[in-house]
Amino acid sequence: MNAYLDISPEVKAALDAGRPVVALESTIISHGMPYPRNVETALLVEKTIRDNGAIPATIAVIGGRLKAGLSHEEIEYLGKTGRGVAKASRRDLPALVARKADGATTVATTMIIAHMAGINIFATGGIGGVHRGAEVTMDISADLEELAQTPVMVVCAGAKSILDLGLTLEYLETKGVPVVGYGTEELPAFYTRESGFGVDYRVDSPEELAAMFRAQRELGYKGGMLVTNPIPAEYAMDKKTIDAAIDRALADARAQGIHGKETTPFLLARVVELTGGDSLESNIKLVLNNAMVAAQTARELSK
Ligand code: PSU
Ligand code: MN
Repeated sequence: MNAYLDISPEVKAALDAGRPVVALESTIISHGMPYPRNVETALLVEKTIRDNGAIPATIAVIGGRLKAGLSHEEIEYLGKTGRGVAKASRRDLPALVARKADGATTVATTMIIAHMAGINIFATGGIGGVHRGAEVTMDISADLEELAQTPVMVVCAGAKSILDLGLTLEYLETKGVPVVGYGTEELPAFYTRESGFGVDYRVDSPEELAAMFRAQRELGYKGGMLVTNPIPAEYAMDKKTIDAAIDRALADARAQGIHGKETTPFLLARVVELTGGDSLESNIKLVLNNAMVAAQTARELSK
């Protein structure tokens, strides 16, 4: 086991016994939602995973230790500190470990730590991707490179159209990452069920997801798989409303010169402000829905 990794006793016992475990990220807690809904949601996501027969392992860096499985106090701390906690993507782990610092893990670093711990499935809301205008800024999330090189299945609700969804799919295709639609042929756009872009494969059950992931492992591929699970129709947002908020948020980011790792958290927070919190409610529901599918798939994978 990696010398910097701490697996909680409950998660360790489940992994040793071959029982299903689902990893969860922590940037969504600190940078993705406002306090206290972030903490409430993180705990509810853990409960949903338990209710569906798996053990949750929320991942973060605390005091330079890579943690798989957090206490409620640690989740409360990350949520309350919010953007005061470092957002930790792949390039940040060496510094945080050396300095014994805290970090909230993005999709990329959650995949890294999950894989170190022996967890092969991870549920979240949305992934990072190719930003709009990336042909000039070169702003492409490290999440995509991680999907290309780390063997973890990531269950999300697609990507927000703060990103260029077409370019994000092109990038994943180049990197050989299968993009699967859960019960859909279309890539979901996080707040809405449709994006106008197709997925590579439609899958309709946790059994089929598990079979595809197993085949990927048996083929000796090093990368992961992206499962996109549309937000339940009753919680989806009106496309015009959310598109207007995203356009406005993008314009504000440009006007304020936001760049680098600040871009995604800025856009997420601005969209919540502009929609008067409606987008936050949708965000919470879709994360719970992803936790359910991930837990069911983890059970299949552990058979
Ligand atoms: N998209 C969301 N919610 C989030 C994130 C993205 O809808 O919380 C977070 C995730 O942690 C993701 C990270 O891994 O932002 C991507 O940041 P960047 O674009 O800087 O790689
Ligand atoms: Mn970026």
